[in-house]
Amino acid sequence: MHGSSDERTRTGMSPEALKRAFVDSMFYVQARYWEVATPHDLYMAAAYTVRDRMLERWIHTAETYRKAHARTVCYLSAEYLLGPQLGNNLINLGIVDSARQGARDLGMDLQEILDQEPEPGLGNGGLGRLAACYLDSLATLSIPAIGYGIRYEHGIFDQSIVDGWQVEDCDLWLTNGNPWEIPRPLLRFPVRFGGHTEPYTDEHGRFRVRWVPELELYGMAYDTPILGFGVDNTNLLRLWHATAGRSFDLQAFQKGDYYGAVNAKVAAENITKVLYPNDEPEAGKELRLKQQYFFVSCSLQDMMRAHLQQAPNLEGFHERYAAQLNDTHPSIAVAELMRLCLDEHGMDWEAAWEITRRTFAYTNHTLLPEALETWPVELFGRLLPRHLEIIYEINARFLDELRMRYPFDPERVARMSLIEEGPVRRVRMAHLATVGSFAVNGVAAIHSELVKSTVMRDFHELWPEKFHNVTNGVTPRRFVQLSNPELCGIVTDLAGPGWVRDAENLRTLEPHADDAAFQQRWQAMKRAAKERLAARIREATGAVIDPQSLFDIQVKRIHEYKRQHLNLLHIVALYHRIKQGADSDPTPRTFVFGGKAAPGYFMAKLIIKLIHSVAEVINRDPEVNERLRVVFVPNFNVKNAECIYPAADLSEQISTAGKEASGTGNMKFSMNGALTIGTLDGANVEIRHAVGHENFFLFGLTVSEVERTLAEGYCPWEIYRGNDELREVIDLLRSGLFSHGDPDLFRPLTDSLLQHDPYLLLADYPAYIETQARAGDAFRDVAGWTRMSILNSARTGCFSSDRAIREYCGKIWRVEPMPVSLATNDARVS
Ligand code: CR1
Repeated sequence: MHGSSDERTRTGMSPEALKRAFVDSMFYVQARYWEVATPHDLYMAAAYTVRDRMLERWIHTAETYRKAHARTVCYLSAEYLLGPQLGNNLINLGIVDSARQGARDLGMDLQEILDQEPEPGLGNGGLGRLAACYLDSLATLSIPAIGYGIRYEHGIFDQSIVDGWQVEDCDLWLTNGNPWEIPRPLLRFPVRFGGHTEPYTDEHGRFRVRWVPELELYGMAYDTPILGFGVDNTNLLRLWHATAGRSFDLQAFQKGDYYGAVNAKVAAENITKVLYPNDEPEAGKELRLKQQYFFVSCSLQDMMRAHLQQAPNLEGFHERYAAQLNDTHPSIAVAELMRLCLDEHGMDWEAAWEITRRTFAYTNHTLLPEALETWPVELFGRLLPRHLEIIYEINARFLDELRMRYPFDPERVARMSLIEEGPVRRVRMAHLATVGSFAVNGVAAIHSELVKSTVMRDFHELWPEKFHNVTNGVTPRRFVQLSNPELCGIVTDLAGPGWVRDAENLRTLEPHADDAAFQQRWQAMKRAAKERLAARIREATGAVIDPQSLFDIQVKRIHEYKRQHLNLLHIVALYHRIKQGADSDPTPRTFVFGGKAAPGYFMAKLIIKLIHSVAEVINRDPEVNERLRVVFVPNFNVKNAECIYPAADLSEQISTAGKEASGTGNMKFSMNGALTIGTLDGANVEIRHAVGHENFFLFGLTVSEVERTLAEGYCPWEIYRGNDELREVIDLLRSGLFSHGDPDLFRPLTDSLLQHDPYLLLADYPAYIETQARAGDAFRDVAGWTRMSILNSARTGCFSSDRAIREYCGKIWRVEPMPVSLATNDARVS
C-alpha cells in the first residue's frame, strides 16, 4: 500500500496524520486530556509522535543491514554531545512544515514545544559534539553504523554565574523522562572488576589464564535511533547503563546481608552516574577508568554477540566491523578484545592479535601533554588484573620487535614502550591504541602533521603508512538548516533543497557575492539572527545589546590555550583608548563570550570572573557603552550555540599555534557567514585556504615561530616593558579597577602572563591588536564585509561532516553505503 502512508495515523507524514497521532499520544502515552496538559506533556506527545515515524525506519534499517551481513562501523566514544533531538528529527524526517502546520491547527506554537526539551549534554565540548555530527552523517550517507557510549545520568554540569563566578549545578536531563531512548532490559552484559588471575590447563592441554574477579555488574542497553537526512536509513546509538547483577544481589541476599546487597547495587550504578568534566588532572579518577572499561566491554560483547549470530566463529570479526576509538578514552578496547578472544573464546595469541589489530582505528584529538591519558600501573592492575597482564604481553612482543629493528637504540625502545617507567609506572593509552590499531589519524591537516612529528614521531617512523589525516566536519543539518532558517532559505532558493546533503552546493552563493539586491537579503538574514541572539541574551542576563554593532564572538570551553584572556586584553585596550580620548577604532562592537570551565581549573574560572568584571565596568560607563558592550552567555550548550553561530560577524579562533587540534566551532561560524580572526592553528589553516586569504583575518606566530620563541628563552616581561599600551592594559588589570579596588584578585592571571606566559599571549598581542583594528575598519565597508561574509558561507561546504565521513569510509574503514528504502518495506507489509 505504498503511497497511501498518510492515511496511516501511526506513521503518516501529512499535517492531518501528525495531528491525529499527536492527540493519540497525548491520550495513550501521556495519559492526559487537553485541559490539563502541561507544556512538558505537549513536548512528550510531540516527541512520541515523531519517534513512531523513526521506529518504522529504524526497524527496517536493522533488518536490511542484518540480512546483508553489512560491514558495520562501530564508533566507540565516551562522549556524545547530542543536543536537543526533536527539531533535528523533524528536519531529518522532512516534516518541519507539516509539524508547524499541525501545531498551529491545534492552537499551539511549534517553537514553544521545541523549547521544552532538556539537552542531552553527554559530552564536554568539541570531541563529543564531533561524535554527534558523525552519527548524523553516517546515517545520512547510508553507512551501517552503531555509536557506542555511556548513558550518563548526569551530563555536563549546568553553569550559572553568581557574582561573576561560575557555579556548577547538576545536570538533570533524565529527570522528566527521555522519549527518544528505548530501554533494552534483556540486552545486558556482565562486566567484572578486581580480583586476581590464575593459570590452568584447558581440555586440550593448553596453558590458559582465568580471571577471578571480585565484582561483577551489568551493562544494560538504551537505544536511541539516529535518522539520516533525506534517506530512510536510521542508525543506532547504544548507550550503556550500569546496574548491579541479579545474581550478585541474590548472593548477598542469601547470606542475609540485605544492606550489603543494597550498597553493592548503589556502587555498581555509580559507574554511569556522571560525565567527567575534562581539563583536569586524571589523578585519582578511578571511576573514570571504570567507566571506560565498562562501556568498552559491553560494546565489544555486543558486537561479538551480533557477529556470532551469523558466523560460526570470530575469524571474520574484523571484516564485519571497523571500530573507531574516539581518542584514547576507549583504548582499553585493545586489551579487552584480546581478553575476550583468548579467555572467553579460547583462541591462541596470534589469531587474537590478528583480529584485534585489524579491528581498531584510533583518532588522536589533542597534543596537550596533560590530556594524553596514562594510568598508574598499580591502579590498573587492581581494577583490571587480567588486562594488565595482556598489556604486558603485547608490550613484551612489541619491544622484542623494536629491539630487533633498532638494536642500538634502547632509548627509542623505552620511549615507545606501552609502559612509562619512573617513580610511578604508568600505562600509556595512546601507545596501546596505536600499537593495537591499523590506522591512526589526526583531526586537521596541521594537527596530523604534528602528531607525526611530535607525540607519535617514533611510531610514524616505524609505520608511516598507518598515519592519516581526516579534517573534522560539522553537520549542515543542525548547524545551518535548523539553526539558521533564513540562510537555509537563501541557499535553497538558489541551489534547491539538495544542498543539505551536498554542502559543496553552497558554492552557488558565490556568483552573487557582489549583487546589491542579494547582499541586502544576506544582511537581513544576519540582522534577524543578531536580533534573535540579542533577545535571548536579554532574557538570560538582562543585558541589552545593539544588533547594529559588530558581533565579535568567542564561544568554546574556557582554557588558557584558547586565550579568552587575549580577547580581553584587546577589549581593555579599546576601553582604555576611549577613556584616553585616543580612540582609533570607532566601530561599535559587542563582545560575546560563552563557555564552561572545568570545575577544578582555577585559572579558567578566574578568566570567567575577569570577563564579567570587565563587562561590569564597560557596560555601565556611559562614556564607552555606546561603543563597546561585553556579555557572557551563561551555560553554553548546543541549544545556545544554535542561536549564537548565525549571529556572529567575527569569530574568535585565537589559540596559540599548535595547541588547538582542529576546532569545529570555527567551521560553524564560517559556514554561517562570520569572518574569522585567527591564528594558523587547527582547521583555521584549511578554512583560510578555502575561503581565500583576503576573507580571513590572520595574525600571530606560526607553530615553528612558537617553538623558536620558546626555545630562545621567551621573556614576556620584556614585551610588557617595551609596549606602552600593553603595559597600561595589564596595569589596569592589576589596579583594582575591575575588582572593586582589590589589586590581587586577578594577580594569578597577570603574574602568569608576566612571568611565564606559556601560551604566548604577549608575543601575539601586537599582531592581534593590529589585525582587530583592520577587522573593525573592514566592518564599516558594508558591501565589502557582506561580500566576504557570503564568500565564507559559499566556500565552507567542504567542512560538512559528510565530507569527513566519506574520507573515513574510504581511507580507513573500507565500508560501503547500504541504502534502505521504506518503500520496499511498505510493499512487503501490504
Ligand atoms: C580538540 O581540542 C577538536 C575536537 C574534536 C578536541 C578540538 O580542537 O576540534 O577535539 N580534543 O576533534 C579533545 O577533546 C580530548 O581531546
